[in-house]
Amino acid sequence: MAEAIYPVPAAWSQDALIDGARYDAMYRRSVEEPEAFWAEEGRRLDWIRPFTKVKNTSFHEADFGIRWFEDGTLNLSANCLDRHLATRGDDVAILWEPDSPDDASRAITYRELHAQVCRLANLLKERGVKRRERVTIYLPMVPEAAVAMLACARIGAIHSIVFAGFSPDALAGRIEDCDSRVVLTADEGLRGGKRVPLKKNVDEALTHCPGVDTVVVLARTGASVPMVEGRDLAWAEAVGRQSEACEPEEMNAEDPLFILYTSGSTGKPKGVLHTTGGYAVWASMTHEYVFDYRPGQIYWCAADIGWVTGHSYIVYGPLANGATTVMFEGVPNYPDASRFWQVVDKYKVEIFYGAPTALRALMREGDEWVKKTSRASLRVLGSVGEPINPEAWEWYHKVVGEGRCPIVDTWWQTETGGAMITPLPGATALKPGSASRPMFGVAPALLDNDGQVLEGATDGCLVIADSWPGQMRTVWGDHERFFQTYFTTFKGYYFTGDGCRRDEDGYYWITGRIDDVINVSGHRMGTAEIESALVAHAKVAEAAVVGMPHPIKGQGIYAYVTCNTEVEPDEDLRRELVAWVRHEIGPIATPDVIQFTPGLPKTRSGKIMRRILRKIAENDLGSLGDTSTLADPSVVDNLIANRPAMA
Ligand code: 6R9
Repeated sequence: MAEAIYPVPAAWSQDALIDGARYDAMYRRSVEEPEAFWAEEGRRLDWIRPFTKVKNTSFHEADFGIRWFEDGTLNLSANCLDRHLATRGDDVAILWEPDSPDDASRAITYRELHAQVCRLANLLKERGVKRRERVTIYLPMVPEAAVAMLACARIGAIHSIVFAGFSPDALAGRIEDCDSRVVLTADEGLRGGKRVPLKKNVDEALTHCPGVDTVVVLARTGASVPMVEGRDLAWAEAVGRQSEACEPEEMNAEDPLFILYTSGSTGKPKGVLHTTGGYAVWASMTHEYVFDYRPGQIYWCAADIGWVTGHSYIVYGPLANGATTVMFEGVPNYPDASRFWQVVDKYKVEIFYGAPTALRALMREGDEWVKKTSRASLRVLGSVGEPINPEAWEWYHKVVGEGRCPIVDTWWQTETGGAMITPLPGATALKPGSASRPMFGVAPALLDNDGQVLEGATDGCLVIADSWPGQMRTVWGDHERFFQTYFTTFKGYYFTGDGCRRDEDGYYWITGRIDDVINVSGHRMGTAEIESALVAHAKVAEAAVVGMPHPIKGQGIYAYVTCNTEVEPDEDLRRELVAWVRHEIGPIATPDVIQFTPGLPKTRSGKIMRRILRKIAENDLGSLGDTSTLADPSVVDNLIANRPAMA
């Protein structure tokens, strides 16, 4: 089948913020004259002391460092709030849609948001929180999550959001790693009608974190939760008695803004650190250009605040641009599969940004759920988190967008801060499944395994040749790991961990991770993390985890498990291990398949041959490749013979 191409609709090329010619000119300038380009873009923020230096970066070991706008000072909460008060103080900043459509929604104006942020900032100060101190946020999708982020930014504290679906253990690990003394949470979360015991999880986590002396507890459901005297504060009461005035701290552009933990191919999740100035310029600029955002438009990013997409595209990008950002507490299929599109109609959403996994799940439910809604307000659709398969893309375009809305398939990572390879609605002809062209200032390159730069239409390892303002600056507490992880595989380049194809038109097609990271429903999981959870179980001797194709999640989790010799693996143990992993990490790490095996395929030097395990998980048994280096080739026959039926 010939590749489909959707040209920019005529109406779009006329009044887009950026049309094709403008994209070409701006892109060229951004890579040829980065100083001039970024000096201009940098002025989209309000600086307290304007920067005079723009870019000071190197990916090479000798002078390694990434600094943007380094002598400028600013406050990001002031950029997201105070500077809008005079012109749009009474405009809605956050439109909150609760889990159940029967509950009341909330509309919070910029002025109200400003007041709430100041109050919480004052409470944090009262509890002794200083600049650069880490505050852990473990909140559901409620406006207070955004308030918490902005309150930290206001006083120069560093926030670390832990996704509310993570287990007490995962939470404890993250609190300890960044040494946080303060946790902001809620009694319970509510998703798809189910309650999530957040405060209970915090209490369990804190048995491992004696350093935490303050827990602020928001009443979301009103459940009665035990409160520890002196440590736990009721949010409404503690915040309510604070003043609505709080001067924003003057921060340096390179002062840290937040830490967000993400999975890599080895070891514990790493704390990705973003700083203030460059990140804010990147989030604001990409939000405006990628979505062709105009003042007054209603914009909805349906991600969770616990992931980077929520940071950049629910909170910082849209609020820096003075947008109305919709925040949705629920899930796509509750109470039914119309929910997303009903919310679109309720608020007249013009820009909708979602994940392929949700689209695939909704597509399976049939078109009627979409068609019974109007969706006439929609102008632009976005996709993020994983490659979108052309079938889901076509459905999104034809059924959801009725052929009228450009789809921006945005490739980026926690590490990149914002969109890196993406179409622009008024500039880029679309190819379903391709993230298409680089964002301004992004210099992608494809390398072979030896680090040779590949030209033209080709497949390769995706790297970025030069720094961009939204780039992460370090791994919290481990600068060496930052350098090792991203800049040593290919010297002088940032290595993304993704494989990629470039076609004859210079379009980029991300093919997925080429390291030991799997992407489950758009969430990154390190296989090593799931393996270490499995081997922590008393009956498990060894485990190897790989990804497998999954029709809804994109990738599913396939675990090969070897039990201790005296153990007879059975259905009960399988169920026990699934529950164990859910408890150790969280429901997102639930294994889809567990295959018990007496042994794993290893080389004579003892290295597990994951390539073979991947092929078996994919049921691609005809191309196992070279198995001659295996210590015991019969292990593979055994694995194939005992492949579980449901896999
Ligand atoms: C923003 C985010 C990053 C990984 C990334 C890649 C995959 C994200 C994608 C995509 C193809 C897209 N990914 N967007 N692959 N097309 N549009 O998802 O960050 O959670 O750090 O995941 O997700 O593999 O390397 P993060």
